[in-house]
Amino acid sequence: MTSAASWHRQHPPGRRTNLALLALIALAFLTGTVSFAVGSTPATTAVTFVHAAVGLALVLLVPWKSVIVRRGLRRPMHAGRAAGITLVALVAVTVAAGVGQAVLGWTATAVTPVQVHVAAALLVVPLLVAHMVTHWQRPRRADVSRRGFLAAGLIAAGGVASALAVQGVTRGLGLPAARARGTGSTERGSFSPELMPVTQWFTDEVPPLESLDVPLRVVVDGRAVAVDLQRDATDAIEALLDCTGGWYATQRWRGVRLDRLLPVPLPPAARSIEVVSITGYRRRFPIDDASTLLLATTVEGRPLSPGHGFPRRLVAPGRRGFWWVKWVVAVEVTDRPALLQPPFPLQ
Ligand code: HEM
Ligand code: HEM
Ligand SMILES: Nc1nc2c(c(=O)[nH]1)N[C@H]1C(S)=C(S)[C@@H](COP(=O)(O)O)O[C@H]1N2
Ligand SMILES: [Mo]
Repeated sequence: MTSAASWHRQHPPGRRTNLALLALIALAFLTGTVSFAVGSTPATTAVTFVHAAVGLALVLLVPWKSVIVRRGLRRPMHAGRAAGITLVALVAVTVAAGVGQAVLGWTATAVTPVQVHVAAALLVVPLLVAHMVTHWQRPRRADVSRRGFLAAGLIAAGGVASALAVQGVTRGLGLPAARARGTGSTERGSFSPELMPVTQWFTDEVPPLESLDVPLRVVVDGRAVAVDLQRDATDAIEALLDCTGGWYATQRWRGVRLDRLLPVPLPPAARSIEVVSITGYRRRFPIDDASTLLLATTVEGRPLSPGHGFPRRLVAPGRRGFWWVKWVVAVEVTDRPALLQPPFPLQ
């Protein structure tokens, strides 16, 4: 005979809520990362919208999780509790800063909402792991049921409705992010490069001006190739830079397209082009992208400023800002695949 008490021991209320939280956080992390990695709209717009829906669905589960938390806190003190409490704070900051980006866009503050958002989200990961080590919940076959799907559908619908509501309020009230791109970035300094933020990836900084005037090295298969950038810098394009820090700007750039800079024909084994900064920062591109990439020496008719990449920087239309390598000193063609690099810069 199974008593109500033993049934409850086997099916502690809240297990499904906890598993739903786990699924939503994992999805939020995945979609957030993909939205940074995928450069071009509309793909990134779609992913970012799904991300918003998933992140906000998390909030809808607060009433259910509150019951679990209150029950947990009534139990005797245990080692994992600090992690759980810190997790509450970190998830709250993550969600608040995400919504902050969605309603405010880029702010002229030392750190922008989306930077706080991503930093907090990165900290969520180890704490969630710690929380789950001390509070493991086993998924059950019965979770894949009609009731389970119904619950998942309701959560998804609630998330989408919440994301649309945040968008609607932002637009309706004309909040600063009302005209954000689908990536969540707001416009800053288009056609006025002096008003465009100078932004480094978290790993890098602007080098001293006197160190910058270094000639360009073009290397194919380990051998240096002579180039005359001054003479060849006649390609002009208008391109939009969308920084993952939450702003974007369109400028008219002039320089030389990489397919014109590099010798023809390239070695048949050539697979990627690595663009290297004087700071050591670097990104590698598929060889077929050469005709879309511009090594720029001027913007809006003027030489680049030191902050924006003097004497030359890469312009990578359709890719997020972190691909637009500044202070370029070397362009190297190799037979290594472009995919053989971390998805985000680590240097
Ligand atoms: C948004 C993410 C989450 C937050 C902020 C959070 C926070 C908390 C807090 C503060 C407690 C009460 C203190 C404690 O017992 O340590 C708790 C309890 C608990 N959590 Fe979480 N948690 C989250 C996600 C999860 C996940 C993903 C799981 C497992 C898959 C989980 C499983 C549990 C369990 C089993 C309890 C204990 C309930 C009891 O003792 O009756 N939690 N959580
Ligand atoms: C724990 C993981 C995460 C959660 C719970 C989460 C949650 C959220 C929420 C609730 C929003 C606001 C949505 C809106 O109201 O429109 C948001 C926005 C955003 N998140 Fe996340 N997020 C997480 C991780 C990440 C990561 C890892 C990235 C990027 C690498 C990221 C990038 C963004 C961006 C760019 C926005 C702004 C979108 C917009 O303005 O429409 N998120 N996130
Ligand atoms: N060498 C180098 N290039 C870099 C970066 C960097 O940190 N180091 N940051 C990238 C990022 S994240 C962005 S958004 C753009 C910003 O360009 P801007 O400072 O000219 O606005 O430069 C990219 N190029
Ligand atoms: Mo950026």
